[in-house]
Amino acid sequence: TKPVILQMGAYPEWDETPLNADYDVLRYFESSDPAGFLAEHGARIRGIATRGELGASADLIAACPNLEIVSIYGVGYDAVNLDACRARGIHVTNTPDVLSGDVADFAVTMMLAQTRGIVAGDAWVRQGDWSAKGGLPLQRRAFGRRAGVLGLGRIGFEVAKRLSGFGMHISYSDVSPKDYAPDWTFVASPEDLAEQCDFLFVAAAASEKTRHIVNAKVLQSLGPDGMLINVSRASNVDEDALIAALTDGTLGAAALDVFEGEPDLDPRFLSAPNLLLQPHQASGTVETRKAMGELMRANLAAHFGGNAPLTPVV
Ligand code: 8YV
Repeated sequence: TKPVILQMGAYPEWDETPLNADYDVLRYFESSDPAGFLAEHGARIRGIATRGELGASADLIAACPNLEIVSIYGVGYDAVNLDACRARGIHVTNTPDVLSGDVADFAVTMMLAQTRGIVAGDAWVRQGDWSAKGGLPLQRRAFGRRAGVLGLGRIGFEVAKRLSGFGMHISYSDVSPKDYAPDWTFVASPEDLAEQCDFLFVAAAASEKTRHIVNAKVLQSLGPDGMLINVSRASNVDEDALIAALTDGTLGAAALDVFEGEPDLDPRFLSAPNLLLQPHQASGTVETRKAMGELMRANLAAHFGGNAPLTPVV
């Protein structure tokens, strides 16, 4: 008999097929009565296959008394209750490294698109403004300006590497200076980092400690000429403060791939000025999602094959 797995969200067909071949998969996300579903099946569940943004709550973990492993399709593990897993010796795995390049590409793409008016330029041409009014109003350059990276982990490192190709001056903030960043300036406080840069990239792993690390003061320090780019988690940014700062011009611009309560974002974002919105797609390429799916399944296979998981978080 195959191990029983609880599946928290949909995967592409290239993951669904092998997952269903190897496991008895319970599709939690299709249940109309999740509580009843767990009451009926919880005791059979030995693994959870989830996604970065969906995670596994303490209640869900409690409802699965024989759970052995939570395998995340994603690098972020903030949505999995790690304490509950630690307390019961449940493995938690994620998919680091395989997505860093795409997420960094996407962060830089959002920055370039926003500072050079790519989306506005497209609309300008389509709406006939080019012939009616002339060129798009002048935009701001990227190369040679100052970038700040908040969180110089795997993704932050890849972002900074790309930005150095644009001749940018790079500073970063993290819990401590990194020996793999000799040419980049360490700045301890996020507020000082924001003060010293034009483009602030948020790439920090989200936790209770980093909640609203980008607050009203950080946004004020970034200033009316500054831009915030977030490819991490929405909880790292105080969204109320961000909407206020964009609206009153305290902050120049922002580009966001992540939102509290996504996909149902705060409707005020839709009318906030100088804001680029993206549907949490920084890791969304065929190549990366295939690699994420393979690693997510490889962690399950290692565990159920009697081996240690490949990329453990807990
Ligand atoms: C999502 C992410 O996991 O890696 C993460 O933490 O947020 C993303 O890559 C992706 O949307 C798949 O669920």
